[in-house]
Amino acid sequence: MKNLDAALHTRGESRFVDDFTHPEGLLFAAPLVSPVAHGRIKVLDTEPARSADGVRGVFTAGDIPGENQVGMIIPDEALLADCIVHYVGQPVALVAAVSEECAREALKQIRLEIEELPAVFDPRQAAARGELIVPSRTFSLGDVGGAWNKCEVIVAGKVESGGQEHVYLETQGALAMHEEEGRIKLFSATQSLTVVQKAVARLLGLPMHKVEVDVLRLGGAFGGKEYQATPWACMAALAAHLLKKPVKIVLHRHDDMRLTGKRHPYSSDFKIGLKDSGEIIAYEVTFYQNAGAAADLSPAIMERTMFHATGSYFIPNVRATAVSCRTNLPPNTAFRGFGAPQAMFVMEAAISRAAKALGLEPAVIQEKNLLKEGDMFPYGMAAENCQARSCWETAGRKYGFAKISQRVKEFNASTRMKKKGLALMPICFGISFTNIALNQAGALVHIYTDGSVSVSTAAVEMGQGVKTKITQVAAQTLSTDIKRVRVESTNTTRVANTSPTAASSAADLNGKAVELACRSLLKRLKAAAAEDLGETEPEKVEIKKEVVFFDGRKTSLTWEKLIPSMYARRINLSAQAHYATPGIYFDKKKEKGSPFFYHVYGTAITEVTLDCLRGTYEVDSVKAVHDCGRSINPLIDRGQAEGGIVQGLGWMILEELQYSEDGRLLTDFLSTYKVPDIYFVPREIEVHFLESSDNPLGILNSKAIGEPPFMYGIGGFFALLRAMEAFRPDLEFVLSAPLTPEKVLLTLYQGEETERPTYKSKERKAFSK
Ligand code: LUZ
Ligand code: MOS
Repeated sequence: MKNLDAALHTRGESRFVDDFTHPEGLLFAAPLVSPVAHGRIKVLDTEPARSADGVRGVFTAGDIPGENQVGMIIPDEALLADCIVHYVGQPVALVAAVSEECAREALKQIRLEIEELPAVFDPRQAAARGELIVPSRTFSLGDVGGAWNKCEVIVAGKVESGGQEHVYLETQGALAMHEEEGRIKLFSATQSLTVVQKAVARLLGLPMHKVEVDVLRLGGAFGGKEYQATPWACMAALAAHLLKKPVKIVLHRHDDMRLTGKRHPYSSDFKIGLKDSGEIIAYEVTFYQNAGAAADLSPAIMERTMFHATGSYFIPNVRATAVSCRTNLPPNTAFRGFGAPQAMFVMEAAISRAAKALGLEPAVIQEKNLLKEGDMFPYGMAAENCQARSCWETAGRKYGFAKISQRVKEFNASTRMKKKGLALMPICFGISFTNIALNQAGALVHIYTDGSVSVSTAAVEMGQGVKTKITQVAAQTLSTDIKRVRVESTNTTRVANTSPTAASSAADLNGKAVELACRSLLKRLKAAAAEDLGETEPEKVEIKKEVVFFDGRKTSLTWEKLIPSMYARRINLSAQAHYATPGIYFDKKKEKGSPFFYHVYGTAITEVTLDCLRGTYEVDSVKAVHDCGRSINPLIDRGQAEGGIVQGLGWMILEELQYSEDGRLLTDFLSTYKVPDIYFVPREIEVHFLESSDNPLGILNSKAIGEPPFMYGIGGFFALLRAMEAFRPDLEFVLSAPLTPEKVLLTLYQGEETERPTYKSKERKAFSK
């Protein structure tokens, strides 16, 4: 079954915030932002802008009727800067005008003078100055201090990973409608309706029931709209509230890239101790997270980093510390993987270094230490239904790792200027929000008198196919045709207190809520059917494909007859349900618990070919064996896996954010910030779903799919590193992502005393394909 939105998208009929029909009197808003990374506002004169063409309102912090606050975990982020600006791009004022052009023109009329203050952009520097978002945290297992002298080799190092721009196709935006009694209705491109609802209510000093948020779908989000859709919704709501007019704000790509936060860059120190056999005895790691200028989701992301410090491995002695550092960059935020990729990258880097020191293949160390059933994670949870080894072994067998490895060795021995690299990347990702309270969802299901079904949940469709999966869950549970079911927009008045659509959990949590609601309807349907059939035992009723069976016998009663008959008998045809993940808990004092409902596992084999003359490369293939339980929708899950792989590769080897010395993003266009395109995509991507896997805990035995495959991309970095090592075995490369072609080239020829090699004509021909 295809994604239900595919046809609409293809025909251009699916609607996004910027496509909604303009209401009468619509105004357009645009923000004035700080041009400096840190400073004190000396002059903010909006007067000239007020009289500019088409302008209907200019607002600053002082105009906010409620609290000037958009921070959720920590209230440390003003919607509009008050006195101090903390990063380039921080909103300072807001203009609303009759057209977007007028609004933007008017921005130029605002006088803003800022006295600059010293700024810091490096997380380690920030930490040294005590600029922390929250106190640092440490997870530990065993006795690291005592374990070092049991090790036969100890390697330490530093690892850097860069940020990443989300590049959702639909930029941030919101449309706010002013309604009667000062109520606000918002169409927001958000993953987190309740976060927007709460923030707008607090900003305007309204009770939450006066703020309605509706989301039809998003054009991608990837975490970028978990918290960071909020400011734009707040701005639209503020102007709508004060002007009593509908107001829209939709960011241009350029502004979206400049003003919004990204994946957190990390700078980390590791120390790893092993036996000569490759068995890891101890691992110590400190993560410096570059949080940017406000907390946003950083504390939660830092927490997920710690949970994934040891990746897919069991290590008996671990100490993982994470430090969330306040810098003068836009607040960094959720991005697919949520801090786990950063941790898993450091783990793989440590293994890679250890392999070199021991003269072993990294795969030998990886395999030796791979998680087994019952192994303890540093946070006190044991690996259950652990598929780490089955995925690893299946991938090795199915794709013939030994053979590929041999072929790569032969290739490298036979060519001088082209080198291949190969890497295995096992993944292990914990499913559940680490904030336990968020692991709940609601559903509201109506059956109309014609037998059609309307389903509302807290899940936001953002291209990931949750709407399709929810439709399948409802149709399967009620045993109706798929076409009977329609999943509605997500709306705070139909399903309240929504958790963000995030953490790969939306299909699980909301699917379960839908299943519960449908089951309670089914119970009523069966009772009514028994009555219609003149029987007394409703437990003998079954509904199969819209036909009622009694005691295993087909009857003449069908869905189409049953529903109106229930209505006529005044039986409730609506059901609401709530689902909360059972059994999960975490004790933050002890830093131990059982925070994840289950884990997702997998292994990918990545092969790259590097052109050592130019530093350019191709990812030849990524071949994965992925554990997704019993997929509800293999087509969607495959799409998620393929997309995740490409996005993960982009983070590791292609996408590079560059800032000026004064904290201005230089790569603020898609011409300077390179994202994966079809030519970058591996020539071959194979994703095989592990057959033996089952997951009674997931919806319809499936496993979450959204984030885990992203981390296969880490294999791309190490495949490339292997290719570089094949060319320059004398060098110890800096473990710093992204490995862009530019960086690869400069690295390959560092310390080179001889001339760059010259080439025989035959070899040259090979390059000019
Ligand atoms: N969002 C969140 C997430 O609020 N908590 C999480 O644990 C999480 N994990 C992954 C992605 N988003
Ligand atoms: Mo997310 S990174 O699941 O919003």
